[in-house]
Amino acid sequence: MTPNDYIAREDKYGAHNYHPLPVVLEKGKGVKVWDVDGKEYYDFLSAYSAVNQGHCHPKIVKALTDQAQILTLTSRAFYNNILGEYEEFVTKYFGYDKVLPMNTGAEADETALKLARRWGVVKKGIPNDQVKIICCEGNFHGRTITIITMSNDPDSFANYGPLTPGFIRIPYNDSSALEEVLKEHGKTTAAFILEPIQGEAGVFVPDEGYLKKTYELCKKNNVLFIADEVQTGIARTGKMLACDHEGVRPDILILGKAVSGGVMPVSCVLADDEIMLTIKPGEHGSTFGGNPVACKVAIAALNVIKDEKLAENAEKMGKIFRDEMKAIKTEMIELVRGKGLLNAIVIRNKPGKTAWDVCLAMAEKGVLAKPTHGNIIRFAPPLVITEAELRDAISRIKEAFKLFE
Ligand code: IF1
Repeated sequence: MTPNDYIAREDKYGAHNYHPLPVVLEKGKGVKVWDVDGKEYYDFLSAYSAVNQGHCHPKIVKALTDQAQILTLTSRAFYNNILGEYEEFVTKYFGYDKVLPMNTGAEADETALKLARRWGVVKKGIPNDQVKIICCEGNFHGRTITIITMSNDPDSFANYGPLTPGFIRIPYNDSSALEEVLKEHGKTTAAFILEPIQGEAGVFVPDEGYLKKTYELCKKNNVLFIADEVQTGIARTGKMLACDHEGVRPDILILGKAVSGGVMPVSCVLADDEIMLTIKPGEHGSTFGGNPVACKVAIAALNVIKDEKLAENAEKMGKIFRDEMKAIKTEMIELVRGKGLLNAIVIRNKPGKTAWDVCLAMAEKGVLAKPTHGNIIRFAPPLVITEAELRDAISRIKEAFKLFE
């Protein structure tokens, strides 16, 4: 089969809900992937920051294959010998009383919303039909009906029928907007949910102090601060959590993606007892959430983050990357932004010189990245990247930009 045959087959039998770059991958190792013709690429997407530990990390794959031969799934109808080990590990790792394990990021976000609403009703005393959650313009929290209710991107929410009531959307990176809305709705608001850096919005980094200020406003109004760190968490931005940059400890922490190193869907919600114990047996769950394979994989994946000092590496490599990108002399780059190894370049789109064209040219030179919102390219390699690999990739990116001069 040729690459075009693979693409045509997906096109014929799969739903058309994606527009992939025309490369067909068959293998991955560390920071690199290979296509069906054997061409080698640096992966600068990392499956949207899920593969922070690098493709097919041997310790994570071993955890997967070892546990897969012993016990894969019990459901939560019975206890098993692994779930408690993971629960103790992950709560101590992030410093919370309790964890609620789920599978995808969207499920963890849904869980956090349910938890916040429940806390609002039973602890804060908000009438059940009046509970509000405040979210931000430009957010991306997943694809369920309730989650797309929060979105202001028509691609996400338009023509999916009636949405979920109870949300108030305010501008991102504007703490006075939160202050204003809390003045009016503070008493009936259960939570404020945000991404500490907005991923889908094009790696939009808020002003320094924004997280701290909004956290304090939440405390003042007895409102829960929920951080969606599905994309920014697990060392991606140069700290274990993006909230760590400002010393903010979310009341509810949402994690996904790199919790498993991209090996399988593993997500979770962390909170303290006063919040977590408001959900009682039978009131929330998931068949696969917290399955033994996921638990073993997550323990291995989180150990790799600390053992290989990936937060520190992301911080160091990120600085080099942004400095080098800012030094490229081309009219095409409007700006470079990001934190750690979550970065983006905003392209001045011109006919034949769009972000999509740049991504095709970079692929030709052996670097894979994906445009978002038409003119933004996200650069997020696995955090295991070495300086030599990074510099090699950077020179390929520069070569790609030269093709447009
Ligand atoms: C897609 C973007 C990234 C997320 C945050 C929850 C979820 C995500 C902060 C849901 C998912 C994804 C999903 C992917 C594209 C993608 C994405 F471009 F949309 F913004 F990563 F940058 N919270 N992000 O970023 O997690 O249910 O997917 O496991 O194609 O939808 P999920």
